[in-house]
Amino acid sequence: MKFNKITLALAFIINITRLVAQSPVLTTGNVETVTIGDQDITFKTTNAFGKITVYSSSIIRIRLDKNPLKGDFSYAVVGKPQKTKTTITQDDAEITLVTDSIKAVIHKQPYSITFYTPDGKIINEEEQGLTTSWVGNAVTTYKKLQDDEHFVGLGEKTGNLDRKGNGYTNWNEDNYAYSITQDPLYSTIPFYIGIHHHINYGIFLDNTYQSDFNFGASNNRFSSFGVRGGEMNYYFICHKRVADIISSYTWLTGRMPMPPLWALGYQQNRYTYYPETEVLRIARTLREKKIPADGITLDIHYMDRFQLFTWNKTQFPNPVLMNDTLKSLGFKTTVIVDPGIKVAPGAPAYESGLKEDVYIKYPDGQNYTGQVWPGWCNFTDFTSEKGRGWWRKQVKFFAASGISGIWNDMNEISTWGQKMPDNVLFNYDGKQTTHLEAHNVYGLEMARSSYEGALEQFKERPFILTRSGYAGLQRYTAIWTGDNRAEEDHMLQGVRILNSLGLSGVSFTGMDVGGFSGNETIPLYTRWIELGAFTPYFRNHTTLNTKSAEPWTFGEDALVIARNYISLRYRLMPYLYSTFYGSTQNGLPVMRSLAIDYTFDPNVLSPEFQNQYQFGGAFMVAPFESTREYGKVYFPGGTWYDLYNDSVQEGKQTRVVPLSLNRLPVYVKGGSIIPMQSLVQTTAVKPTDTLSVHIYNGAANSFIYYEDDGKSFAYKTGDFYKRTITFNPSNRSITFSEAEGSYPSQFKYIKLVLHGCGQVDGVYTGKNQYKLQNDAYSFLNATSASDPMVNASPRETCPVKYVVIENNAKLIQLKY
Ligand code: NBV
Repeated sequence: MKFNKITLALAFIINITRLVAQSPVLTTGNVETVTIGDQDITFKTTNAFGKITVYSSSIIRIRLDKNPLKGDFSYAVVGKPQKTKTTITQDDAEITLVTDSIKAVIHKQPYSITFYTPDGKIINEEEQGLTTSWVGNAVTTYKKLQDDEHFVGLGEKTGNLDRKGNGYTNWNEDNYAYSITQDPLYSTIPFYIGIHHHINYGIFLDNTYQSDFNFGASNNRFSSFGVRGGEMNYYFICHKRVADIISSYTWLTGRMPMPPLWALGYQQNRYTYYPETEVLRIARTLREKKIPADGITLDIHYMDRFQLFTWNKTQFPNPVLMNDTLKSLGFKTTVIVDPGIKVAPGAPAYESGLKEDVYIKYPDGQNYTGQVWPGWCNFTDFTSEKGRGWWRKQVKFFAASGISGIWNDMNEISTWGQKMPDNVLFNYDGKQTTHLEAHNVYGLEMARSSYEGALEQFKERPFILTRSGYAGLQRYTAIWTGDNRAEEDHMLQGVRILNSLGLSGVSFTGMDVGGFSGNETIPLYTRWIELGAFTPYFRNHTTLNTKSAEPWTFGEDALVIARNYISLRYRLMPYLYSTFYGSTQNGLPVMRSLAIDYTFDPNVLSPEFQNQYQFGGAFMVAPFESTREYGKVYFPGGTWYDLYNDSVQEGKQTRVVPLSLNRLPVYVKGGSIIPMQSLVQTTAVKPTDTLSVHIYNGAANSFIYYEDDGKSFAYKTGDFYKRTITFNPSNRSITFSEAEGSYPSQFKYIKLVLHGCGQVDGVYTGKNQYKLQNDAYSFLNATSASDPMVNASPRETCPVKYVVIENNAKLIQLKY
């Protein structure tokens, strides 16, 4: 009997062990061996190999694989581990790693990791029962869902600002006229920020295989991230402020270089302007109608039967002359490029690519052929230095034609049917791999090749735009959100996507203003143009066979409004250029979700207010559908001025505001410093010699003002002009720091424009004393007398005080 019981128990244990052994889910298991370095830990668990490395006191990298870890390689990461004060200790149960900002505890039985703040609060922990596991080659890490945890970021994703309750996939995909819930879209940025209990952290999963994220979608137990192949490789980032998390993330994956100034101007687009007389007509009409603009973009019809590196000589008989004429009108030309090279024996580009053997291949050595615009195409392997080098040389074709910008389209890779076989091989910089691993990084490497080619071939700073990309794309290129629709909810969805990209390290972003597919209503167009003026890359675009969408095609009212807002953008150019400069230094986006500065204010994440954003540090924009007559705006902590009339609203309150089409709700934060210039029709023309510096009474604040020539690389060797402007209400002062750099400012005078400073009647600078003048200042330039919509409300102005002083003052003392 006894014997039987033992036999049964043994049989039971054996069966359970078998079951576990046969489980289709492979868990990490227990930590078995550990090697501790100065700031890293290498270990082996029952089923995996791992390494934890400190990159800085706020960044810790975790690697896990069921195979021994391979050499280190990343298309995204450029930051290297910094020497960091780290203490690592262990006992039988756990390993503890401590930096100045994070304490990580690695539990040994079974493996799991918990991150704490220095004072012992949990930042993030693995779900103890699930930790990290494999199903086939797919590996997933499960994190315990903290109470009231929220998530933002993940790059180009549709949906709410708060990603809680949803799941997402990263597999770059061409999506014509995508829906507002479509997933995935064109780009992969596997970086998100988690928020709970006044704590926030970032996680960047660096793996280019298809990745999947779950933020408590259909489960209340975990958030998770996983990949279909390769190793679990993620960076954990923790700071007190979201802004610093973004800075650390962009330290890791790189920041945008200084863009050419013209790329910040308005860009006119359509699919497609041709022949060249039409391109010139558009440019001249913009000038005639006094719509400031800097860019014209040529879509696929500039090519000869869509073959790359050719001109359609019938439509564009003299591209050099056309581009020269455009330049003389103050326009730069951007051309579209697709990755597919038409299989056309005898065609120079095709033949040279063949000769230099740059195309991606099937395993049997035959070039992969897929169908796109030109017909059957081969595709450059941008994951090989040979392929990138070949492409860089081809960019000479554009330099020779007087092109200034390269717009990379269809680089997901998109082919008809979108079913590139898994077995197509890519060089992956010497670590040959399949389509499965290379897919998500192809667009990034194409944009990189265009950028590097333009650096070699163009004489000035290039502008690069891409549709597809991967984390780190900000180092080479701006991105736009692809084929949206001319619909109200697309406009608002577009705002959220741009904000999400900003949270994910990408500053230079834009959407097709007016909508790509379909025909917009006049109000929608009007509202979208107003919003576009407050986005980093401002381009109007529409597809084939839609109504024209240039600002003059929607009637006089829409024209006046478009002109007003585009003009405002040009007057804001010093503010905008300085804000872009700031982004090159700290990675903070130009277009900022309120989740960056007001992370723990629950209103900010709520669907009701999720579209509101800051444009630089000063402006808060509240986007609403053009069909609405009233909108509810949330004012976060601080004092807010209505941009158009300076009426003041104290923060932490909501207000219902009337909406009208000639007036985008924009507010200025108390304490803001906003440098502005006179109106120009193109950035190719210098403004007058007076820089207006608007100061809004409120909290103490400072602004880094930046100037350079806007086009060359001389700024890299010190040819810039930089001053910090500080407003300090407690001692009633405005200070301009000593100018740094060798570039002489283009402004001789500074016009100080004071908002909300009723009691101030004069200023001192050194021995000089100035009396202030009163003015009624208008941010919107022109109204048209014949125009009922524009004049529906009386023209609004701000009661300001101003004084003009020389641009060498250091300390300005307000007198009251
Ligand atoms: O090149 C044509 C279009 C372009 O205008 C658009 O912006 C891209 O997103 N392109 C896609 C190709 C296919 C459009 C249906």
